[in-house]
Amino acid sequence: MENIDYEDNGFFHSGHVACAGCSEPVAVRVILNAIGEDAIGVVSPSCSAMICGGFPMSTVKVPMFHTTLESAAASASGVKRALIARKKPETTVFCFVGDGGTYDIGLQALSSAAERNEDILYICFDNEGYMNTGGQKSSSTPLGAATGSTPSGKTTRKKNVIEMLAAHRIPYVATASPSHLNDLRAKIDKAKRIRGTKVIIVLIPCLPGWGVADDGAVRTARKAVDAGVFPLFEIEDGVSYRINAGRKDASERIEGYLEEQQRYRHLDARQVAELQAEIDFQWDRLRQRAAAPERGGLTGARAGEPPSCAGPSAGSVPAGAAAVPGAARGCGPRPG
Ligand SMILES: Cc1ncc(C[n+]2csc(CCOP(=O)(O)OP(=O)(O)O)c2C)c(N)n1
Ligand code: SF4
Ligand SMILES: [Mg+2]
Repeated sequence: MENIDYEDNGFFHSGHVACAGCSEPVAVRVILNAIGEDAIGVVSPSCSAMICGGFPMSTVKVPMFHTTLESAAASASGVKRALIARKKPETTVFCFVGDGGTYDIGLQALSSAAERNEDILYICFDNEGYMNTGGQKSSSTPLGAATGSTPSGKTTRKKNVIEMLAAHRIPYVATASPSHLNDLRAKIDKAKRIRGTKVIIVLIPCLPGWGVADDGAVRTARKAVDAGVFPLFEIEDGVSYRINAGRKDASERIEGYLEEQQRYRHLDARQVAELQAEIDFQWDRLRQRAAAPERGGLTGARAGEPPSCAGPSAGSVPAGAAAVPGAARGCGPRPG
């Protein structure tokens, strides 16, 4: 693991109940440290909810609102708008949600919040399955991976939620990994400075769910990045791509990544080659997009400042929020 040169602010206490060796708690610690004290979190049923602590226990120093699996983004939207109404627009509202709560069950709420460009920081801990409930397949589970509900391997690809979010043209979408903590922290710092909907998807290798050794979580996450399976990148305004870390050269193969996990052990050579071809395709596509950034459709569109809109859009501005610059333009609530 890389050294991280920061002073811990103590927003994450001891006593969490994650599996020993899970990398999610260290990601949570870095994220909370970067978000700071003036924050309210919304957490859906997931490993994150257990890590943050079930009421009345808490490992997190900031207030956490435990919501339903479907509604993290909607709940966060409400919390943010309430803060705006109470003249506290600068408070960061963030979500901790699993991939089941993001790619499947909460996707409607997330899409709606993104369409309204709500000023929330949405963090998805993507362990590629419903792990808190024993390891069932989600639509984030990759092709070929065995889960409790796909014992012979999943027959369809991982849903590309990142591209779906980019298609909403929200100001910031990024991927992150517990193997690259400085990158994770930098992305939280950056997202905090941006008004509007920010989504960061953090890969979390699940020890029991993926069949990873107790000391293998961070190593597996790093191999996912290095093999191009889970490259680290950012998309600003849905069009501007930047790769932060990924496959170092074209000879980098996925076998080393697959070997860390039991969920792929049933694959034969032909299936591994198919996975490699899919990774090659996705990696080349990403590099092309990063090399030739598209231009935003509206003049002046840039990260952190959603384009000014033609006029107010009825229904998108909550009562009392008109005093907030930007809200009256129908671009979603923004602090003054
Ligand atoms: C609508 C609904 N269906 C099912 C559940 C039961 N449930 C609680 S946590 C969970 C798993 C969530 O998976 P994910 O969001 O990926 O988080 P993880 O546990 O993997 O961290 C499920 C299915 C629920 N709470 N609500
Ligand atoms: S079930 Fe998986 S993701 Fe959840 S705490 Fe355990 S190792 Fe971490
Ligand atoms: Mg999950």
